[in-house]
Amino acid sequence: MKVFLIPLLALFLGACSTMQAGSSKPSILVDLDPASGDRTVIVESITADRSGMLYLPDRVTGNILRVDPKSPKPTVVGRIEAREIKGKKVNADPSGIAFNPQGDLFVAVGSFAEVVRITGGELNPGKPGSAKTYATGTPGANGVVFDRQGSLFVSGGASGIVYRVGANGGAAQPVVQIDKNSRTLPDGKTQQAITANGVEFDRNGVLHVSDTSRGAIWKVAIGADGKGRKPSMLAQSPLLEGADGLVFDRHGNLWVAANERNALVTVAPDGTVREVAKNGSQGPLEFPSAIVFIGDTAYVANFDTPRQDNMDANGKTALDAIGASIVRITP
Ligand SMILES: [Ca+2]
Ligand SMILES: [Ca+2]
Repeated sequence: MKVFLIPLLALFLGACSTMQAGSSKPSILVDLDPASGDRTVIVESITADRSGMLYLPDRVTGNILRVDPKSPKPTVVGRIEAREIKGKKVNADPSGIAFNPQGDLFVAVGSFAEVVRITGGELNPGKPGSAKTYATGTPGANGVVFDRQGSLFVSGGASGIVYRVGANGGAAQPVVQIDKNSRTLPDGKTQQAITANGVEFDRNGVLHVSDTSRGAIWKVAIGADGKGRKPSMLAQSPLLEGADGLVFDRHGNLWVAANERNALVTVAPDGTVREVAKNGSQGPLEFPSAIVFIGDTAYVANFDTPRQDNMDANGKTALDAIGASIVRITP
């Protein structure tokens, strides 16, 4: 009897894990690049406004794209112009994106060491709003998130610094630093040194920071003085290889885009990491880098960087699947 029990148990557990994955099966909402995998559009982050529209900054053009999930066709509603810095043209290469409670849109621009703003009224398909400087002194600016008091928190990438910007913008102040770290990725050549990437607050106001270099998530309590306390590691796992954008769902589960693995994972409050979805180079996940929820539906930005599990079988390109796109996961 015992002989049969083990395979039966394995079958049962296997069925359970299949059901779990099946209950949150990702599919493509929209292909954002008319040239498909040619990277004429590159999106790293995604957010939503109060009326349930999605917004993504395009790193190639600096355009802010708006997508209605019910009629998913990208429309340009704003743009971040390239600048001349020290005699050289510098593209915005925008990354993190967030709305404040007033409905103005904020985008992290690491190459300008700034966060820029487009007011809600200027987000207009007829006359796309032009982004203006909101905060300065944020080199490597990557993730952005507002706290309940209206302060903006900005991650600084490889510096490990997280900055805070007061409710009126201006010069950013460092509030905490995740220790620096660098590691050679399994491809044997990429140095991964970003220790402060995605940033998000839980319902208790504790800041969570994804550490791509360590494949880890940190928690940082913010004091009444606005300063961060000593970071504590919530989780570190091979499942968090490429930990990038992160977000809490309505039930308080932390979702993390594991870009290098073409995967989405959750991290429970006790630090348990679980796989939600994962695929190879054929998609629908293609180097997923950010997640936003509208209700219980998750929307994911596909960055499609040619690396690790997103590489085609030739080991050179990432032309499999459709490239820059939004993935939808309905509960
Ligand atoms: Ca990021
Ligand atoms: Ca691809």
